Amino acid sequence: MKLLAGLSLLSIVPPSLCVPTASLYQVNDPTKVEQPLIKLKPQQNPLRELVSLDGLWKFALASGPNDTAQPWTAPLPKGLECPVPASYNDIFVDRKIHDHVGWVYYQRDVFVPKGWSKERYLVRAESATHEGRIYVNDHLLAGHVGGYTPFEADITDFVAAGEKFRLTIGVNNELTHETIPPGEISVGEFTGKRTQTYHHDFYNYAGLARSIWLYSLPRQHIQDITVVTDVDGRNGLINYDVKVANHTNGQIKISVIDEDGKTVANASGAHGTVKIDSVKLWQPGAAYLYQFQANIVDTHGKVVDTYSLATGVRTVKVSGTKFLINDKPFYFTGFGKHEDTSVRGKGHDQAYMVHDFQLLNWIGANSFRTSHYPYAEEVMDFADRQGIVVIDETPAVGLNIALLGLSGGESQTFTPEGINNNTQAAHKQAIRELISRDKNHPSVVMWSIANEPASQEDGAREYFEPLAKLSRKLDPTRPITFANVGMATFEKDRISDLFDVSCLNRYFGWYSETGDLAEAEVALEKELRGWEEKFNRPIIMTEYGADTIAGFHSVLGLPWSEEFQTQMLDMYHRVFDRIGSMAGEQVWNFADFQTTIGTMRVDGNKKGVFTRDRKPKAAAHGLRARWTNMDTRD
Ligand code: GCB
Repeated sequence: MKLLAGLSLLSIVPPSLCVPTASLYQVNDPTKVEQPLIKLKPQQNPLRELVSLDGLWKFALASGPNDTAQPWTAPLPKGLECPVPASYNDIFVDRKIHDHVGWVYYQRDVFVPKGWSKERYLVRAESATHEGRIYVNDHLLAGHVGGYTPFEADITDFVAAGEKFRLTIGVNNELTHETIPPGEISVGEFTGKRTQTYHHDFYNYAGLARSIWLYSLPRQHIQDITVVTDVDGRNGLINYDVKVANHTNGQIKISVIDEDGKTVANASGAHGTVKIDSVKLWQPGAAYLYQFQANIVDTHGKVVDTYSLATGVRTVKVSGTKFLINDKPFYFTGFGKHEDTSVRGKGHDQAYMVHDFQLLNWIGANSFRTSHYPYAEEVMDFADRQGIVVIDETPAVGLNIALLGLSGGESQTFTPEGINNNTQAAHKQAIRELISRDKNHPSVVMWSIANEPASQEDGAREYFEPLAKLSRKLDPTRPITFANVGMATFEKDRISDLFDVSCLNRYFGWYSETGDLAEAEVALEKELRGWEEKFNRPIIMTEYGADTIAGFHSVLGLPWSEEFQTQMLDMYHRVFDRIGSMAGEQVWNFADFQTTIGTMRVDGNKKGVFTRDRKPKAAAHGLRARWTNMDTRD
């Protein structure tokens, strides 16, 4: 069983519960996963019902890694209640909860609707950061490692329709050198207090930050759909594959319905191609979505299951130095973002989501990167509907010891005690889950399989080559990339040839040449020209920016001032406009966000173009002037 290191399962789970758990984990061996890795997002339709379990749940911390209280076998104590979805860290005014390392438990009573006696029913957690377990009454029914992708438990055989049950979800926030993202737990010399440390620059928010659902499925049901779209002259093609469970008789019927509700194509069979005459393409800034409707029809002609998938017809390709969407060059404008707001932490929030997209539109951004983990599925659906282009990233951030300044130049990241084969296996699983969940989104045009790994070090190539291969095997249709770190210059990086686009994170003028924009301008141009000459392919600057305190001004344009942020972005843009293979610019970051507080960070990272509560800094107006006047389609 794959468990986070430092945690003995036997110490917290009664022996009777130990045996079945091994098969419940989504292990790192795909041959052991019989069902699709991630099932289709639950939806409500005439044959499927959906009950939201969001709201206030009872909440308790496990008392420690050796906790034997088994809180899920009994009601949690009265007292704390925690909102779902939300990270728990900033909800309570309690440092112990904020800093907790280990398991926490969420619990509530749930009724299975009376009418579901002929159905199967499941509990789905959209995420549990970083490890989750679902218990129904006293039974542990599912476990999952990986904090930003969904998992579920089929509870049909444990609770009858019409009955009440106690639902407990355990969540563990521990990170080790073998998890994605990695981290370490240190123990205070004098207090014995456990502290989680990690190499990524955002707070390790934990808990149930996305929705929890109870939903029903017909016994014969559609488990998964894969669509890949293409264009043939004026027509659109949807190549599809439908996977069904318990399918005994009847057939699969497909209809494609346009935005006016008109059926524009039909097909039958579990895989094939449907043709849409005079297709309306999904375009950046002009989304058009068809409903790809799959039905299981029994021998009497009765529809026994149906699922409707929003599908945009578009193509993506890299050609020379151009990134092509629908065969036209596309220039990315936008940001690296975070799921981060005050109080909620990483809790998904519809109001912030819609407002963020409004701000993207206002500023003229056509894209973002899901730095540094997969975002809530609702965000991906919304990007599809809004015509925003997404670079979709795994949670593989912090695979770089040198960034901590501790390596003294030695290759120390890819070692048996550091990022090793088990980390690589966890990373492979993170790639599988990302692609399995997000493969059908027209907004997703590229996979980013890591952020700023030590790609200049010994061992990087051995570590990344199989991951690049796996990504291409899982999705041969989208380009792949990773965000390259400044120290892995075009001369030193050892893995970039395995990928399609050079995504570069650079901080000339901030972490180097600090405050000296003239010097930084030369250094930046030199570096970009190096990448251009070496690879002759698209370059996207996926991070550039400066920490800026909103309201801090400097007539001299000194670092941390709003003036400096503006001048620095202007300098980068001057350089970009001189480099022919630039295919995009994504500023770091959309908004200020929380990090571990340390000597480098005062209440978080301040590189936002918007404050944490989404007020524009001066630089926002400069970006708006540039991006709203830019032709990003040629
Ligand atoms: C980076 C990281 C990002 C940090 C950023 C910074 O290179 O990719 O996660 O937040 O730098 O502001 O230091």
